[in-house]
Amino acid sequence: MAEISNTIKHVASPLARQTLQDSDLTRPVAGVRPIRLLPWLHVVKIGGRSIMDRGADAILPIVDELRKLLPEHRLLILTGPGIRARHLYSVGLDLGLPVGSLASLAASEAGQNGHILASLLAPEGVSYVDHPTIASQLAIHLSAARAVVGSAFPPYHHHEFPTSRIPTHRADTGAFLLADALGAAGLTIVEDVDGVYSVDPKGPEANQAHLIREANATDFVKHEGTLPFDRALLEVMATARHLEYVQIVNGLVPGRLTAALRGEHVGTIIHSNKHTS
Ligand code: GWN
Repeated sequence: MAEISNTIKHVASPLARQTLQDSDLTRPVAGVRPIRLLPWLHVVKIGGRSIMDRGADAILPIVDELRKLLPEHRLLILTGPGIRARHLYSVGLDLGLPVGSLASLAASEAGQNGHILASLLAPEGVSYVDHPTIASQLAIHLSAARAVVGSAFPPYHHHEFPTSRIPTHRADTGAFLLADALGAAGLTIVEDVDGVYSVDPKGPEANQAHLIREANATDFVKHEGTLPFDRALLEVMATARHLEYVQIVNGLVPGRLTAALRGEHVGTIIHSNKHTS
């Protein structure tokens, strides 16, 4: 009897008897390069404030462009939150809600924007799929349709890091985490500016702003001006396993998204610090 329970308890594993904190010890096992789950997938993140909040004028041309891209690419289209999340933040902060509550509230607006976009693409067989479906049934949905829409906001909820009163892991970060975890072919972030500028192109020093065509994620960590994406995106790009870069493009200019998905350099390319293992 004692022998049987010993066999059960002593599961053979090279990680059984050592700390998981020491990468020198875990590397022989954990150094294997992760596989790409969906290597043919392109992830497109559509900005909430930059595109969805503009209504029909901005949304309909993007929908038209996405529709035309479907024969060429299989897409996971992810939406961010916009002005309604700003309102939720201000009401929630005024009430003293914790950051995890604010994360869920903002996430729900990202989802609403996804539902709007999916409704417009429904004639093409595109549906909104929820987070659990993205987590475990994405492949079958993308076998049935050329694209699906989901929320870009990561479902951290009350696991959101309490390092700031506003959630730090927002839609750009969520889109990158998903695209990299899936081993997707690429991530394109659709905004309302041509890319990242040296200074805010909508701020008081707009006349001095020049477009940064290409840079490393680490270069932007030092960037003091406003950035058209979450700063936490830079942190997750530092540990990327698959994605070598993301491209930020202007979704208000017809054809930019199409060109980006064809591999053309039409916005700001941010290189990740891809891990070799
Ligand atoms: O509700 O639009 O998914 O895909 O972070 O959680 O706040 O939820 O708390 O599957 O699980 O509002 O209800 O909502 O956007 O996130 O979803 O329609 O538990 O399909 O129920 O991880 O969509 O929603 O907001 O994404 O980003 O029911 Mo919504 Mo979002 Mo739907 Mo989802 Mo959150 Mo679920 Mo979830 Mo909640």
